[in-house]
Amino acid sequence: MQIEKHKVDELNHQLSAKHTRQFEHISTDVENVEEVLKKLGAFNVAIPSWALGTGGTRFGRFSGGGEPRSLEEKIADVGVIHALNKSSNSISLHIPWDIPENAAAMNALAAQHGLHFDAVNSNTFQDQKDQKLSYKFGSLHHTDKAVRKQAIEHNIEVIKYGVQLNSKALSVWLSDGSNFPGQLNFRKAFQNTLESLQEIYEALPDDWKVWVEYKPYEPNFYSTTIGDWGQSYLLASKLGPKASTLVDLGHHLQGTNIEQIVSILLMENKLAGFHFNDSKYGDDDLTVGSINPYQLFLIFNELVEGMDARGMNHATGLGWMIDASHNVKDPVEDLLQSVQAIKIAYAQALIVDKTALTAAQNNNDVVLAQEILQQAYRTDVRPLVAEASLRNGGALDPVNAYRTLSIREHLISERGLKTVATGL
Ligand code: LRH
Ligand code: MN
Ligand code: MN
Repeated sequence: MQIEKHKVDELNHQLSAKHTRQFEHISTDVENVEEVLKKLGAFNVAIPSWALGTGGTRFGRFSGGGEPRSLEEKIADVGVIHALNKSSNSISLHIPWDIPENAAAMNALAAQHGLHFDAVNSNTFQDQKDQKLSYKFGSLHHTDKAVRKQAIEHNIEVIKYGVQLNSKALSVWLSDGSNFPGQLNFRKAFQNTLESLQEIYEALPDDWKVWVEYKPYEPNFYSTTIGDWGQSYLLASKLGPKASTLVDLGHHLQGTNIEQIVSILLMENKLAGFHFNDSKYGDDDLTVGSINPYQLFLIFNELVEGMDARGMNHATGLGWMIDASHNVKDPVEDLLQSVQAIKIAYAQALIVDKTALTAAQNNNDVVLAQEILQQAYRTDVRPLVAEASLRNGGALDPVNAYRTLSIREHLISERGLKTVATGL
């Protein structure tokens, strides 16, 4: 399924009078509007291949109609998202949930949709069919060297797939941990993890990175071997310059100041990038910006400030990716909403009066500092996001366009009503 550009243009035309009014209104207030638009236009967020089907919980899964049944169909779905928002030009694979058997064909298909492949993710948190040794008690941290070796080899195989897809990073998340006190020697588990990661690191091509993701709990409920940013940072530091820490927004205990973590990792050049999602309780994987959009804005405020301080390119300097799971929404709609939420937070961060904020901070003017941040946060920047999309040939209102063009209905007629996406 390919979206014809003229159909998007027609829809934009219908919304154009209202949009022009709103855009002109905000343009008079935002000083550097063209620069903001340029940055928004260059910004892209990768779509995970595992988020294109309906997720579920251990209590059940309610599949939606027209779900992608193959990697080809997942690429097509990301193509739909990108055609509408012009901000999702890459797809991230989780191997072996998606195995790119014919990489050349996948590259060609992705390119047809204006897409490329982002980081590849390894999976040693599940046992696969015909797998020799079990990951029941962990993978890279395992007490048994043979299990560690199997997990290392899997990661190296994932790198090989990634090389064929022109990916540039391996993303590693381990569920390794323990469920009960006494089960694990923490020090040995950490050292085993480090040694295993060192072997994987050795297999990285020169222009590759390895991103080490952390998570405090689940599926283990007493300890996780890479449980927080400190443990991830320690591993990344010991590994070397190609290794850095990946921040998944859902992987923090309640109340954690994520924006501060981001700021410090960025300062140390150890921030790999993000898995964006939102949550109320834990690793809920809800739509980005649906629960706590202010936190997302504060994170972007630190990112813009920190990346500018280091002279980094916002669009390419870090890995931007969604990691979500939708139990009741159409996954494509949910992903469109997530990308919009990210761009809104980014736009708000771009319009923060940085000079005034620095002065307020230096003067310890706490009230003024808050006023400055909230002035940006409370500005309705949606016309800026819409204008950036329009200029790139995307839709002014992607979710509305998706619905008006009856994309899901088309996908159902193509693929059937009872479809189950591969993956999670
Ligand atoms: C773990 C996680 C990790 C996995 C993905 C499926 O909770 O965030 O990134 O690879 O979910
Ligand atoms: Mn994640
Ligand atoms: Mn997660």
